[in-house]
Amino acid sequence: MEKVIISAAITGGMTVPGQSGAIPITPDEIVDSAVEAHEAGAAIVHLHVREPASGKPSSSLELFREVVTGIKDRCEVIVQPTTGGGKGMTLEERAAVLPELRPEMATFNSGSINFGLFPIAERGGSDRFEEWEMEYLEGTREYVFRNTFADMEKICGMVRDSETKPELEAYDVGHLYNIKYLVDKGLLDTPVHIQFVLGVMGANAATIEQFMHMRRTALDLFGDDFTWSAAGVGYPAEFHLAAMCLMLGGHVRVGLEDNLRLHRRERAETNAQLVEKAVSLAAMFDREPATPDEAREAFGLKGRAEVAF
Ligand code: KMH
Ligand code: ZN
Repeated sequence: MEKVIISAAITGGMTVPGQSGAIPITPDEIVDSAVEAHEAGAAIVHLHVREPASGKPSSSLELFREVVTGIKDRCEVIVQPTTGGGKGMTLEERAAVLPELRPEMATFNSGSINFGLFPIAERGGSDRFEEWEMEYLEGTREYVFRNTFADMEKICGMVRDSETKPELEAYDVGHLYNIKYLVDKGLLDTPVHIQFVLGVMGANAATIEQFMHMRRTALDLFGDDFTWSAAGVGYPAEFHLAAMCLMLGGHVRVGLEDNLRLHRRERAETNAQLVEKAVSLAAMFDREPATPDEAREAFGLKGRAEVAF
């Protein structure tokens, strides 16, 4: 069976440091975690950045440049910055990584959703979180992660201009029809790469049934003219969806951005641990991790020499 392309989502832009001491914050921590995740088997590292002092999600291009350059200097992994950013960031702030860094890949969010993290604050209590973190989490009660058709059309133009392959994040089945619209309008190049992101409160649930429904819908809409991956948010969702992808020929995303647990009663200490678990799961289904260059070949990427960092 074809090799599995493993992505590691290193730090995220919607979680707060108080949720886990393992979440990388400073540029050096993010770079080290990304290189170790690659060494554990990840072909792609998905990146956000954070204010070094507070850990608050940031859209700083200086921080992004420091991180992507640090990674590129140390290994051949595919560097995939977010255009999703974090709560409160404008589309311009989120998408600025595209013209600035001209990455090989970047995420592309295929529709708007509510993005409810406030239950974390309800569970955690102020003893775990700084004041800004409680406000950030509680503020998601009013938060819409906005990706209108106008927003998406703008990003379509920007990924084309920067020759970046978009990873199309689909949080719910309706997002697949958004992608179909953009493909039919000629705004997205095929074959598209779709990532089913399940388990966000405000979007579709990370159940096997919903995963199968979304995959079935994608097959109906795109035939074999797409590649696909899944990111399960939370535990055990991250590894339940990984197992489904491994069985069905898809690719896999793991990482502290989406899930903080290695086992039911054991928190992950590093992204590399989560990648190692995905690699061992892959072996049970006779699938080997793809190298970055094999992933470049599979996704038709422009190559690391063509980026602007
Ligand atoms: N945080 C994930 C649930 C992005 O960064 O553009 C979604 C994500 C999207 O990673
Ligand atoms: Zn992300």
